[in-house]
Amino acid sequence: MSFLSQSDPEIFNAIEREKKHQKESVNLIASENYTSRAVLEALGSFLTYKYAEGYPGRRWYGGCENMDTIESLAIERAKELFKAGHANVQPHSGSQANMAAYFALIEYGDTVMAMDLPHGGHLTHGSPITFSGRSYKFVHYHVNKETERIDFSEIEKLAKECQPKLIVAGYSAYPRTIDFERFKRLADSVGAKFMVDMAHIAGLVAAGLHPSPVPYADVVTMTTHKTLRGPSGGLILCKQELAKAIDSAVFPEAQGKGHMHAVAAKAVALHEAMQPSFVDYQKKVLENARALAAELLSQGMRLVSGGTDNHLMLVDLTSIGVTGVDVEKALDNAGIIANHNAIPYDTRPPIKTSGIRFGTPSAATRGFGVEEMKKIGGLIVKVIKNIDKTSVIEEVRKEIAQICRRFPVPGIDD
Ligand code: DSN
Repeated sequence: MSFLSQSDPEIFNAIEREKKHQKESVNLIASENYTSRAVLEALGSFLTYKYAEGYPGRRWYGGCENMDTIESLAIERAKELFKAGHANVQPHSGSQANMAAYFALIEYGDTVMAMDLPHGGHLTHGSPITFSGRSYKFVHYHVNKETERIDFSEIEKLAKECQPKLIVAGYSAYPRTIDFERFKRLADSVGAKFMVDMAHIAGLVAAGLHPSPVPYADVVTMTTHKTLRGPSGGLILCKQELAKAIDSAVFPEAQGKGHMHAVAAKAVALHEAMQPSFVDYQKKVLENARALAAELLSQGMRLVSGGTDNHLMLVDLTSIGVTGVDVEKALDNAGIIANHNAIPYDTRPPIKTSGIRFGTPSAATRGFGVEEMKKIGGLIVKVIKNIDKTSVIEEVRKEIAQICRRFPVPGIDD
């Protein structure tokens, strides 16, 4: 960073402050993670210079020989890791991966079924404030009010009524295992295509610790930066027969220039995900999530659906009388980073929410184990119950900083 400190001290100083922030706090944002140094090296490389529109062997620019090597490796690794017929590694983000999937599978105005946002869905699954809700007719399904789990009877009923062209599964805030096979049967029964957005659980799927949607879905989208532990970006898998439709939906329909530094970093992350140590890491993510959930429950917190099967959990703050956003702020002051999140059937607006979401991918990468997660669970409850007491928040902040000192942050301390 010696060049940056000279040329742009304002940005340099903000980065340095963020470095300190990351070192002294525990990151429990379910959708974030730390990458390896190798991934960061590829991401920060001069490959960002290169225009390589098109695909390996079919480019719109000269000088793409090395880009072809890099992108082909990324594609082959993604196919091998997820046992998929075809992979597109160019989407800049999960939202653009979803956009391209819709472009390839349906027409503007078609009916699509997906989970409602407050029940765990994603903005690009039909929210009216995104292209998805403006371009297609989304009909939303929900979790069951009692069990807070996917309600197949409601989905079946809705599907028969609205005859969707596409059914979407895969969520941003759903703590339970998803039965992709059942979704596929349901989609077949109404003649709908089936798409899975596995952004959150891609790493668990890669490690064989969550059932894979690949055998069932026409198209599977994901981000590469969550449990998969790669650079910020998107990726699409599909059956070979949809390869052409997906590729032209990504470029030129949804986006232009591929980010070749990001494609190289994705290739590195996919290679890492093929190693046995990646399975150990994902087991640790799950173990830590179970330990954190158990501690929160034992200290009287209510978790949506009663617990977790994956890397994330949602605490329902309703009975405590505080909002998600207030808890998020208090935790932030205490060195615990999380995000406020709507809970199913939330009575508060999305800007406040009655829930707070926790996830363990970052903490597990940093080396936190079950003991630390239990300790952090207790500290979270302490903050929630003493939200206005600055002396308590300060005490927790010191304890968190002390724990954090024992665990280097990848990419910062190594
Ligand atoms: N909605 C983001 C999250 O889960 O944090 C992903 O886009």
